[in-house]
Amino acid sequence: MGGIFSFFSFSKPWRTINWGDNQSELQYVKDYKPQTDGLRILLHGPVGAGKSSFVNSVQSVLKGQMCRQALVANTSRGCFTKSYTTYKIQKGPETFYPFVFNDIMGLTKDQGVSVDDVKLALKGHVKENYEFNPESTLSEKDLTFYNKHPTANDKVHVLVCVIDANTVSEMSDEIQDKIHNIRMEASKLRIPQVAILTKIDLVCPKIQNNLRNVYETVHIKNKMEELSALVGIPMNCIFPVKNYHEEINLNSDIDSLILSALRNIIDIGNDYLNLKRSDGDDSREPPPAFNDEPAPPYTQWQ
Ligand SMILES: Nc1nc2c(ncn2[C@@H]2O[C@H](COP(=O)(O)OP(=O)(O)O)[C@@H](O)[C@H]2O)c(=O)[nH]1
Ligand SMILES: [Mg+2]
Repeated sequence: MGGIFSFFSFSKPWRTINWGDNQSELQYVKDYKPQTDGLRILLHGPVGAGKSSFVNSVQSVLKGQMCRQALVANTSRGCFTKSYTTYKIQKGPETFYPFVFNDIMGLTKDQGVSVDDVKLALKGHVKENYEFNPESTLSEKDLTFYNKHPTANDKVHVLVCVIDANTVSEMSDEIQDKIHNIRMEASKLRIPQVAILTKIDLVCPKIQNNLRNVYETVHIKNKMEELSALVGIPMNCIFPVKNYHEEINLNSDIDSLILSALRNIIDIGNDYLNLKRSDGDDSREPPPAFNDEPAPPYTQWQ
């Protein structure tokens, strides 16, 4: 854990977090109402980076109780998440937050989810419960799982790359290439991109002892800069978090970082939704040449 940089601190935090007062951030998320139907947030990244744990952490913060809906692997070798799953978060007895998370199978050097499947998911072609197969890509001929006519709701509005802070320096060329490839496709579709740097509690003892040191620790800023250079995501779109993973009670400081990441994801996604609206967009994908299949009914999350 650590390294020489773990001993160095900035004289004051270089980002501001309202530690101990999560109420205004929580209210912001609760009050969020997109002009359209909602945001679809797709998580991708290496196996074991903490994608499923991030979904559980967001759910836990918003519900005010520990949630363990997304299955978390207890080893980074096993790839627990195999199918395309949408996680909605309940807001009231019959309502949901106007954003959903899609968790997918992780990337690995030579196995894991295929880059082409992630590209299909970005465009909304992958249906719920599709089982990813590292050997093959979802085919247009698969009538059960290939969504031929995705609605605006089926498409991804924010792409979130989840990376373990402790493995940034060791990321293989193959995984870097896969992430780069997925990012290029997202950029082509103008989908905004964010990175979440997880497991910061394991980076250095100073943060493990007190999460509030996150933006004072030089080592974390170095990791973020390294990640930014590797995957090409700007620093102001990278958010360090510690997921809930062993706790059974909520913790205000863990909540603060999760909420800060979530609020930024929402803001970035909302800007994209507004841009698409002002463009009168969804015209980028040509309509199907033959209307051989009725479009699926439009579904709302609220
Ligand atoms: N210490 C620590 N462990 C974490 C954190 N996030 C996830 N984990 C652990 O990392 C492992 C992989 O997490 P998982 O969410 O299944 O990763 P995924 O494959 O990307 O979905 C699990 O054992 C988690 O408990 C974190 O922020 N800190
Ligand atoms: Mg997972």
